[in-house]
Amino acid sequence: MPHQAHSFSSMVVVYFLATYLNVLHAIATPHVVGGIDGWTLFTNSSNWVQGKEFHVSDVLEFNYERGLHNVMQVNSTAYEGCIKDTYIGLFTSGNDSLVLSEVGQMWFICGVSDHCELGQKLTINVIP
Ligand SMILES: [Cu+2]
Repeated sequence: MPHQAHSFSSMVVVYFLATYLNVLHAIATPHVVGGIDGWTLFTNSSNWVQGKEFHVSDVLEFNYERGLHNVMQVNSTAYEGCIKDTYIGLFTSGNDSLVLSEVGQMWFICGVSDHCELGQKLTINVIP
């Protein structure tokens, strides 16, 4: 009997540990694009991306003054050429949070004026 009691409590510990680890794992990491400067003309996105890991279910947050910029999710061609009429998604709130839902490369540009041409663009690689 003492042996059975012991294995039961072990199972309870394992169960709660597993639940706890699952909860920890499920907490998404928020990534604020450009840090405190936000999503601006002066965002050096290649510097900002360096050393960061983007995982599925993380959140990408674009902060900017509404109306001055926007966020267009685009494909690689539109990213390279700053093409603004073939976007996948358009976000304009000034505080746009996007959940990274799948693995792969993602491309974003600012669709306002010539901001993309001036370098306001971002590409990230989402990993599992
Ligand atoms: Cu802009």
